[in-house]
Amino acid sequence: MSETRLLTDLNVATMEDAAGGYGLVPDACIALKDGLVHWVGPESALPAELGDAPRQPCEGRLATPGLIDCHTHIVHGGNRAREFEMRLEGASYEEVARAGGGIVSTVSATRETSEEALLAQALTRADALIAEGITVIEVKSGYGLDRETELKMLRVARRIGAERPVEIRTSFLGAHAVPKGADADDYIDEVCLPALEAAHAEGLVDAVDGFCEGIAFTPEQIGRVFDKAAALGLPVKLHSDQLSNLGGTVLAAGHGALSVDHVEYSGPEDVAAMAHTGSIAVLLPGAYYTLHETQKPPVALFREAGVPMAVGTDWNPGSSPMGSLLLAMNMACTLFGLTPAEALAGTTRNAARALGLADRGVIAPGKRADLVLWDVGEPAELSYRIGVNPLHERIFGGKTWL
Ligand code: DI6
Ligand code: FE
Repeated sequence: MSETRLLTDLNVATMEDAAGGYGLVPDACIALKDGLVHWVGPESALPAELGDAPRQPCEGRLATPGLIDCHTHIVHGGNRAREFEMRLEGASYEEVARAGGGIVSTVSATRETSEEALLAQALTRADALIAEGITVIEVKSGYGLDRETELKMLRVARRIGAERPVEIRTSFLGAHAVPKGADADDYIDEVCLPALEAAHAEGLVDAVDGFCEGIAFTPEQIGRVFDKAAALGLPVKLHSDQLSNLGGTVLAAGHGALSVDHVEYSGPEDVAAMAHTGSIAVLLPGAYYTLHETQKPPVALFREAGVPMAVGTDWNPGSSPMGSLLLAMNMACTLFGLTPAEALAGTTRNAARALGLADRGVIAPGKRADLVLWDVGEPAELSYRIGVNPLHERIFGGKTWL
């Protein structure tokens, strides 16, 4: 049993608010014990038995749950700066992909990079996120497209969690792109599904993801991957409605998806299907910005239907080379019209749900003691500034790690 640690003189955004607000508690204390939140509330209501606990005065700082980046591709080889240049010269993302660039070029680089080198590169990216108060990072495979490299990516992802004080959740994304020269159906049956089984057998998979798009896979092909996930007892999520609407969102919701990600082209039927299943809409403004998209996700429909929204970086070398979740929150507000409270819920409470994590994302008794103390007075400041990191202290599992 560890001793109780008492943080005092805080403004706490518990993010526990059925009405969608911050769940603000001014002049608050948080007691941490055994890696969990033991008590939170106004100092005036502090239980007598906590009165003697060692105190850490926090000088009026804001405390929030640890931030959660619920959608990243931070394990990958190489970069795509040349493609960035091509797009600036007028080529579209789809044209670049069809010309052999795009995802497939990162696949070559990732295959060629050793596990150790991939880990070293991924750690620098994880460190950038950790420095912004992130305590959980979702990491996808999907730049291997062969069994060996998909498993290598997932092993690297797991090793990030062993090397750093951060929780890693992995998603198998074998259905990310069709390898050069391959037939999509054959690829799914002969490579993707066996790789998923092998990765699962090694304990490398927390969820199964896919990319349903004209330049990737059809709903029917994704459906086969989801059936395999169900047979293995794994939850699913999907990149859907990013560039067009092929019906992937309805399919994903029908499979009980934890989340549907991108969702720019989602319409009323998709939103209704997500509401019915309880799938989270993961908004990825970094990709929208990078690709100069104009179709915005249907935020008003999500609100009306009660579909919770999360916000991620989608950190990847092509469509979202963005290493800042605070910037993603700012963009979700500025580009998509989220309120700062929705943006913060999107990187805490709802991001936890998008990963199926019931033990975090809010500050409440019994939840994991993953917290951030910020040098700001009010929570809207976290979304408001651009390129400013006001982190003061990051607490992971009850211990200060930054
Ligand atoms: N959608 C995305 O935004 C990323 N993957 C996906 O399915 C892009 C990945 C890349 O361009 O490398
Ligand atoms: Fe993605």
